[in-house]
Parts: sequence; C-alpha cells; structure tokens
Amino acid sequence: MGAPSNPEQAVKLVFAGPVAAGKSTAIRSITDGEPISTDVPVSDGVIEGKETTTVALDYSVVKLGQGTELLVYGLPGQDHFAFMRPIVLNGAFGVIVLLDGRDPALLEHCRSWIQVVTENAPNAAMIVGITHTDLVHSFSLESLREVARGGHAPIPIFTFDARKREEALQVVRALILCAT
Ligand SMILES: Nc1nc2c(ncn2[C@@H]2O[C@H](COP(=O)(O)OP(=O)(O)OP(=O)(O)O)[C@@H](O)[C@H]2O)c(=O)[nH]1
Ligand SMILES: [Mg+2]
Repeated sequence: MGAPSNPEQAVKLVFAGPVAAGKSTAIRSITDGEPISTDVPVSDGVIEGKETTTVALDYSVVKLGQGTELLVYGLPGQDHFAFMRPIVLNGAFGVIVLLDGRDPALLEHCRSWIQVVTENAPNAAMIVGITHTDLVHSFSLESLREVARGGHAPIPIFTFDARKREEALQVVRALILCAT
C-alpha cells in the first residue's frame, strides 16, 4: 500500500454495512501489504465472536491493473460511529454495502444501509455483497432482491467470502463495471 500515484484520477470506493459483515476483512484481502486500520480490541462479549472492531475507518490504495487505481475506504459498522458516514461517503464513486448472510436483521440492515448510502453519496454506484453464506444452510436472495429494488434503481447483489482475495476483487470489479 502507498500513496496514490495520481490522486486526481484515483477512484474512491467505500465498504459500508453493519458490524462484522466483513468490511475490514475484504479491504485486507484486496490490499497488497497492510491497509491503514483503526481496529481496536472489542470488550469481551460485546460483539459475539469478534476480536476487533473499526472505530474510525479503514483505508487502502489498490491497483487493479490497466492503470485503475482505487482509494478504498471502510466504514465502522457501529452506530456509535455514525458521524463517520457522511465524511467517508462524501464523493464516493462506488459503494459496496456488505451484509452478513446469517444476520437475523439482514433485510432491515440492507434497507437502512442503502438509505445511508443514498443520502450521503447520491451519485455513487452501489452493489450489495453478502458474506458468511458458507455458514448458512439455505440462503434465499428473493427477499433481499425486493429490498434492493425498492424506490431506486435495482442494486446488484453478490455473495462472496470476504476472506478470499479473488472473490473480494471480483466484487470490486463488478462495482466498477456497474459504475461505468
Ligand atoms: N465464515 C466466513 N467468515 C467470514 C466471511 N467473510 C468475513 N468473515 C469473517 O467475519 C469477520 C468480519 O470481521 P471484520 O472484517 O472486522 O468486520 P467489519 O465489517 O469490518 O466490522 P466492524 O469494523 O466492527 O464494523 C472476520 O472474522 C472474518 O474472518 C465469510 O464469507 N465466511
Ligand atoms: Mg471493520
């Protein structure tokens, strides 16, 4: 990771979504070297199964080839840090709303995060990425599709594993294709 070679031509992408969806993990997967991270240890039991949480943002420069350089940001999922949302989303070219496929509040989170993005980055292309589908027995996209259709242009939905570099890169490429 390093500074962008030409900041004016770099494309700003943001990973948004609730706690533990995999935003920091996805950014780590697509970054050569280490992203800038503001993760801190979580107090025992506060977020089940999770050791760290983002308190400000993740940041990384990712080179996709063919001269495409991405400035990639990750938001904190906790509502406590909601003040970071307009700051980080401002001027975004594209946003990936990440959701955990196991989350009982999946549809609610999908709806509310789409709204956060629409309010703070109205011109950004958006896609929804669903993680953790390896841990659910059956996963239906139907209800999600309805949420991702409601009141705005349809939003593409992908399932992927944020821990896997190639899968995470595919989602980023899909977003760029949607945006161009
Ligand atoms: N089994 C499985 N684990 C996953 C998948 N994607 C991400 N994870 C794990 O889920 C956890 C996600 O943690 P983070 O990346 O810190 O989540 P975050 O969205 O940045 O959360 P906050 O910063 O707290 O908002 C990590 O332990 C990942 O290894 C997946 O598709 N399957
Ligand atoms: Mg994080």
